[in-house]
Amino acid sequence: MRTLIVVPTYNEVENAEPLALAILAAVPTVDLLFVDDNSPDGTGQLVRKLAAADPRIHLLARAGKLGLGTAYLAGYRYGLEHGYDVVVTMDADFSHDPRYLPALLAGLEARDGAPDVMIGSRYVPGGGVKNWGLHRRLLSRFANFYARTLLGLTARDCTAGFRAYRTEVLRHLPLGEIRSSGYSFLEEVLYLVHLAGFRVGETPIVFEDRRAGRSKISRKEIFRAALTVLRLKWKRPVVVPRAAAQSRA
Ligand SMILES: Nc1nc2c(ncn2[C@@H]2O[C@H](COP(=O)(O)OP(=O)(O)OP(=O)(O)O)[C@@H](O)[C@H]2O)c(=O)[nH]1
Ligand SMILES: [Mg+2]
Repeated sequence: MRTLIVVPTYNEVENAEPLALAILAAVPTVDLLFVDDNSPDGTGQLVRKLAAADPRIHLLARAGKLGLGTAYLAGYRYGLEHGYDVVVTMDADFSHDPRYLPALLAGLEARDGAPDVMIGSRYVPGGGVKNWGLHRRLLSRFANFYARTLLGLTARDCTAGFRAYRTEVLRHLPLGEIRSSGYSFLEEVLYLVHLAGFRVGETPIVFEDRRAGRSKISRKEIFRAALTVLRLKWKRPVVVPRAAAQSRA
């Protein structure tokens, strides 16, 4: 399976190179795309140098901070346009440890009834979080409970950004309809996956708090994410079921 790993970056100059090395050591056959929003700390320039030295590394340089959601969308689009079979998304700050990549990808390759989307999950047996205070733990637990209850999602970790998608899923979903631009983007995508009837699998990960650089999550983002779930509940997106799409093809 031709696999593209998409890493959105905003001010990750300390993480980009060690992360690229760790990813390519864990799964040497993948390609790597950094989606950088003109980070003031020079992450983009650094990645440009890495890309010049290794043909597996690519940079999508955007003009300014356009948000995590649209960075993911740009990464999906790149994966679709360049003929990849699988697109993985992960954070740049080592919270999503590259050592889990083989298990995440293997999940998509299982013979019978293999999932279409795999999640690196904190909330299945064997998974967890490290170095998080009580506040952050409760917030994450609540966000998951809230999204699962209101939207009927079955995954245990609905807010995780560590995911592998078959590109046929991304091609099928009405990604242009997504209105979230921030953190709730992930819940919105998972809801579309769920409504289309794609299969979702989870593999445990231990999520570690960022080693370097500053956190970017804000109260405003949290509030907006909560409202997004209500909006999705209120006005359910129209999604063609995957079975219908297959029989039409
Ligand atoms: N391209 C792009 N990347 C972003 C943007 N916001 C965040 N990111 C990246 O998205 C990933 C997740 O962001 P984080 O700041 O680590 O979010 P978090 O894990 O919820 O919070 P902390 O780790 O506590 O900061 C990281 O790789 C960031 O560099 C953005 O606006 N544009
Ligand atoms: Mg982080």
